[in-house]
Amino acid sequence: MKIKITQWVYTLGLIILGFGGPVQTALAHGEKALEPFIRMRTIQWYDVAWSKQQFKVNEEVAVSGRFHVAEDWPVSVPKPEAAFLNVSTPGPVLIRTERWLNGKPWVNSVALQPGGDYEFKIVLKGRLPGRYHIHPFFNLKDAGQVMGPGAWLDISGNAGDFSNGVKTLNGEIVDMESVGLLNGIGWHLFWGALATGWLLWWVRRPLFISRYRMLQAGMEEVLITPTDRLIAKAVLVAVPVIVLAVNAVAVNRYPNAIPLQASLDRILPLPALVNAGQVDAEAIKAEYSVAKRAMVFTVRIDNRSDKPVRIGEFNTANVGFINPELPAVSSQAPATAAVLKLDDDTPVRPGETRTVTVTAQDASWEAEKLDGLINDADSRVGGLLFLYASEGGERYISSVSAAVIPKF
Ligand SMILES: [Cu+2]
Repeated sequence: MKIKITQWVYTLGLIILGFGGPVQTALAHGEKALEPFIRMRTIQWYDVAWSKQQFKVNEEVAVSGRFHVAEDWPVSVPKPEAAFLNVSTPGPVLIRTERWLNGKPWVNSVALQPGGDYEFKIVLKGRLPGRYHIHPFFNLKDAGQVMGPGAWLDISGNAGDFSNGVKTLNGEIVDMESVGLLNGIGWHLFWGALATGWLLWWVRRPLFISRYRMLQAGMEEVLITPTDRLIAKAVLVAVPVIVLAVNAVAVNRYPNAIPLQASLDRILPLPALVNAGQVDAEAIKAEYSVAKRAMVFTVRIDNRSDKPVRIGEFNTANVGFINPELPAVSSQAPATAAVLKLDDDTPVRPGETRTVTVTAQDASWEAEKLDGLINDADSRVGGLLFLYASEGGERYISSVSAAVIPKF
């Protein structure tokens, strides 16, 4: 219910913006609309990268990356039994030509497994020139849209040069920009005309009150004329006949057609990495200081690998808090990068279990509207903690979460 209300408020905000709000506010387009606990504890994106950010109309571009499905999935959010990965664009500025999940072609929605990691790739083609802020995002059934990190794309060239030819099963090449367009418009006009005609046939006569009076006076027979009955019968017969006849023509003309698909794709999470489970990080508690805009985690690190490890990054809702001592190993170039402070940054030795205080202090808690968490009915923070081996460059990722205690 709460989600619904937020969506309404957001829509209302959009409408108000549309009627002369300042232009720069329109740059935010829904990234912060969802409750913080949903953005932090459902789809946790990392390693998201674009193959290029400047390209021409007709040129292909790919966005790829990984995401972790949080183990601590919020109890009030429906489980990800049907999820669809898409790209948010301001209108049809790109077309999607391919989509992959864990190396498999991916057409329909998929059920995601909490605790699993997945690797995605979407191939797009430039359609309308311009400069756009584009995000990969997940449509979670009954939950909402969880945005991935955004990037600015510059599409140059001429809109008129765009071509989108597709080879049909019969080997014929059709232009997707115009195929079936006249047919679609024609059918809309036909049904519109039929419905309007039927409506006008009745509306042209005296309406409710006069008819009600006649009904009261027992004159209902006069209300419907023999011509009315005749026309009604003609429509009743003609409509199904037309539909069936035209359907027969279509089936005859296109005998080999694939129906629109409504099944779920079954794609399992990536197999656990070889070194998974060697380094564990667990958040024991979290405190949020409202005045300092700082989330302070108490994290227990258990190093069962044979190399010393250090905490490199905490990433949540596309905000990366980076340990400045290890900046080169960031999981991505997040739109918002902040500093992660540790009370003890000496490497955790093999076999050692250590409890560390990790401070993620930045204005982005407020700017990204993540601090609203403390007013939510689900005040649990979540995110990915990245640990790195001192030599060899192995990376260990832990999805951490903890209840948040606010400090005013
Ligand atoms: Cu954006």
